[in-house]
Amino acid sequence: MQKTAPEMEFKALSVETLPARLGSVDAVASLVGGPAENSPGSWKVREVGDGNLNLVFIVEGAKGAAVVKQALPYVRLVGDSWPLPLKRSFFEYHALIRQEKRDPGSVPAVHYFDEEQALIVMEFLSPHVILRRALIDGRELPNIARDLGLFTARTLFRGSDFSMEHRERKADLALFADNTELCDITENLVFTDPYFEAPMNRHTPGLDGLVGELRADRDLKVAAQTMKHIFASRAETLVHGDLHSGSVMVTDSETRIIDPEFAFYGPIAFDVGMLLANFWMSYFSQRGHEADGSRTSMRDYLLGVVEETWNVFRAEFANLWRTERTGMLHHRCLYEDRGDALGSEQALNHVVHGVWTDMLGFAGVEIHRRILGLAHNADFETIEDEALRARCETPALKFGRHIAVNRNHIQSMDELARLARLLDEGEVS
Ligand code: SR1
Ligand code: MG
Repeated sequence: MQKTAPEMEFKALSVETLPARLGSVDAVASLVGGPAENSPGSWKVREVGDGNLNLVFIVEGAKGAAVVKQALPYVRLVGDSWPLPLKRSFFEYHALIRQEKRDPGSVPAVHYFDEEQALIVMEFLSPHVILRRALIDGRELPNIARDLGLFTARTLFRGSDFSMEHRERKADLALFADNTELCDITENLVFTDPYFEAPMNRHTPGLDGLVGELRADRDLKVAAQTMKHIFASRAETLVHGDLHSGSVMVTDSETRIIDPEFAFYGPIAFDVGMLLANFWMSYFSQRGHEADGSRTSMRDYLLGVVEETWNVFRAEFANLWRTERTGMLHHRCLYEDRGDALGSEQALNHVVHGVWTDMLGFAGVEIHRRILGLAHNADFETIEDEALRARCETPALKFGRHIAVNRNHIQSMDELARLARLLDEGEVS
């Protein structure tokens, strides 16, 4: 994308400085309203970033609105004691471009990118809200399972060696291989820190006993490290890298995926596992948000979303396998072209079965790190009563342990829904 701003040393934007800094950028002025209709000084600017890392502004003018996202040279959640390179903005920009190509309409349109200033100007999504917030509020959104199942299947298949030209994929893999600091965050915060007394960890007070048990659980620690090994070494496809319900914006009819700054070439199952983990956590958190059993239907809805997301992912992945398998892996010359369509179906079964198993492992550790690690989620954190929060987090932790450790022996979503219900209702412990 063309860079129009004069090069200058990185400077964090503020509500006050943003109009002067971006007012002369044509791509922004033509979207929001340029100096003729609307001097930059009359833009309405709000900082709305509530994530762990970046600044996010909404800019409104006479013609329209835009979102300006800027990386900071440190982790916002922790402060400047934890430096983090600005180049994550470069990876986010490149991931957004690829995701739009692979699943058109699934991500916000990008209007402008300034690499030195680590800022991306993108489409303002309205009246969209963050999916996590909607689920906390008990909203049953009708399309998320379909849209997210399609998004994961399309982006993960089309970014892999099942689909891409091999030289192009290797060049892309090399490009994203430099996103090391963000991978390092995931490697530590997701796969290791939750399983020992890491300095930045925290958990709800009533969980001390269970947390001690989990940290002494050899099978669980080995499972988590096995998943870390797969995460770090299986460069299968361009993953979003942080696909939780806070990275999705929704209306009743539309779903958009945001924030792919953690993108890198990793395992297909990582995005799927992270996403489903966040639906399961939403399920276990519902008791903390309900009055008089009012979330019964929401609980059924969430287990339905998990099952449908997986089914849509699997069906679309199979569809792409049969119609777009143009990459070097499982090439048609070995199967269809020799009249062995069944061979291609066999290979598909092997691949999807592997994704299923690894998805369960990734989901289990994602649940643990959101309850035991540094970066918690609002599903549980907004439950103010600590005893009630611990009662919601306890079955979630046990569910996470069960699926991570037993991932090779779990057959179906039915089985998982039954297990989630039994744990949530206190029928098993
Ligand atoms: C220090 S960053 C903590 C978490 O925030 C991001 O959204 C990722 O999930 C990361 O693990
Ligand atoms: Mg994020």
